[in-house]
Amino acid sequence: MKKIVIMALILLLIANASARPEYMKDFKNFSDKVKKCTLCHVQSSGYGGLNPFGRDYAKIGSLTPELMQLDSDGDRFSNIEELLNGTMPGDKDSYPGKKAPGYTTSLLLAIIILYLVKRKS
Ligand SMILES: [Ca+2]
Repeated sequence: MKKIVIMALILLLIANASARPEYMKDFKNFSDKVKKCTLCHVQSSGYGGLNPFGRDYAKIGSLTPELMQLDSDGDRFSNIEELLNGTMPGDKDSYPGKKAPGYTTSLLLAIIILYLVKRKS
């Protein structure tokens, strides 16, 4: 159990890793906040299914005006509005004006989980 928790904490801390460069070429002019695997994938590991923006991007094939005008995740902000504001166009819980949890939040969560595990054992 302890090993699983430690591995989960490590994965939590490295979740901000960048997406693969070959998939990021179209997004090179946008903020680093969106250059993550979760730009197109559901999971931060990059594996798993595509999110709504990832599916639209895969269907259209590149950053076209059509793709930019879509609101792939249905959060009322177009994909271009989200990309320009550093929010995720495939995540309805990420939109301009709402702060996304960052590294500090992940680190704090990891410390709390570690404290709870230590307290139990
Ligand atoms: Ca969004």
